[in-house]
Amino acid sequence: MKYKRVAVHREDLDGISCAALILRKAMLEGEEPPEILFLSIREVMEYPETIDLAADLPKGPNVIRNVDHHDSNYQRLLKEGRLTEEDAIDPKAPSAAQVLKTYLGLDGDPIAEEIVEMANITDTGGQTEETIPASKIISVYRKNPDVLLRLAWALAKYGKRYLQDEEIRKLRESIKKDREDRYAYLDRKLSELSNRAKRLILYVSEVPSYARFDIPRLLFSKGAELVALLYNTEHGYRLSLRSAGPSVRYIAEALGGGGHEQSAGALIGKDEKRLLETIGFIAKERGDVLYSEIKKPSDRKESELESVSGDLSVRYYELFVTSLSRFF
Ligand SMILES: [Mn+2]
Repeated sequence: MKYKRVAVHREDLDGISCAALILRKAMLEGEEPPEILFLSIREVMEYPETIDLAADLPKGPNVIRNVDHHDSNYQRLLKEGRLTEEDAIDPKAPSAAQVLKTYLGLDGDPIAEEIVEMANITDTGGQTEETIPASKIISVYRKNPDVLLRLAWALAKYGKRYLQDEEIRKLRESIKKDREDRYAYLDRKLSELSNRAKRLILYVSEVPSYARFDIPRLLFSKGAELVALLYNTEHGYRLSLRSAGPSVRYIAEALGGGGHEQSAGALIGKDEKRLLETIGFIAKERGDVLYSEIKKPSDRKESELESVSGDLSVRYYELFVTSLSRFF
């Protein structure tokens, strides 16, 4: 192959699909595949040696040719006069893999088409049964180039049937098992909370987002009636209200938000005082609530449900910290 070193974005299926297309091309031509680097955006900008081709990444200073679909990268290269005939950057393409497929002359190859189809789905915000296992593996192993390369090879050989690769299938199973264990643990901890109160306000910023929004469902199955989640966003605290009984919409509306009768929310903003007022307001409207912060354990030993400071003098709620050390 004419490329000795290729870099792809390591963070998502589009990047790994680009690696797979490179390997596919080498496979079909019966050539040695190039070295493949799995890089972050910052890493490609700082990479000290020559990169023959970078895909789904910006054109770092040592990149010779660039295949991409990010408009920001395209605009910057235009402005800097660094776009050459060897680059292929199409801001309208749904994935970099799609641009790369044509670039490498792989149009019509059925496996290449399947790889691009999956990259297109995930890069436009979707997931299917076929893309989920690969996306999960990438999110867990994005800093492990051996695993990413193995996955790229499985895609290059089998397309959508990449789970035919035994090692990849085993990784997928172990991630599943691990997640099931974590959920079982979370479920037990939530039982302890729901035994104390039927109306709960939980600060869940530290809970991984994949599990965060399963919490209301898990609590409702244990008899909870109201679950309010609070978490941080770039715009400040956000409140997400869920009810298994009476409407919560009016509460969200009173706080400047809105939604449905049993599922509503509001943006609280960055002010801590407003956060306390919000907790107090929910308690006043709905009766006693349990406020708990679900946190990663700090330097303390693993603690069960523990009571902390009474210095928050809002008399409507109790404050607990639920330390979920084995969850994180
Ligand atoms: Mn992409």
